[in-house]
Amino acid sequence: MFKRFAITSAMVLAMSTQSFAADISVEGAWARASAGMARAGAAFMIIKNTGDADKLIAAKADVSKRVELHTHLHQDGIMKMRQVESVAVNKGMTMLKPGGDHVMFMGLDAPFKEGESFPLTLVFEKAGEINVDVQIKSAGAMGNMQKGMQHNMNKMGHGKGNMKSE
Ligand SMILES: [Cu+2]
Repeated sequence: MFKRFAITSAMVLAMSTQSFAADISVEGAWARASAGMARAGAAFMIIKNTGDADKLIAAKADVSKRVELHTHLHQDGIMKMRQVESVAVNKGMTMLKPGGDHVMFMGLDAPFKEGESFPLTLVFEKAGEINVDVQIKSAGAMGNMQKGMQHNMNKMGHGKGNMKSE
């Protein structure tokens, strides 16, 4: 009785694992061109999931010593980056964007140059590995990041009880 149940669950598990692979797609992966001698870079993208909740658990690329998953969090009114073990990829769209979750490249072998691209492998807990090309965009693609920094300054202003609009 027990044995039979175990076999059935294993089969169901194998079947669902197969279907997960097609549930996740990644669009618009990009990184900002390095400023000067910066030794770190970050990549952003949109992850679409049409299936069950999954997790981004690792990323691999040949452009730096280490590739980490990071998030930003507000701590004492300051935005800080912190390494995370995984990024939740629930059904729908998950945005990796400046000021939020991102893939971080620590110790770049060479600066990111505008117009170039590099392969990145994303590892999902259920969907497995997905390869994407990361397009390197100009430092002018910093619009969102600047917004993030302004947001940061606004946060610091909260202590005084009002937000100035400029
Ligand atoms: Cu980071």
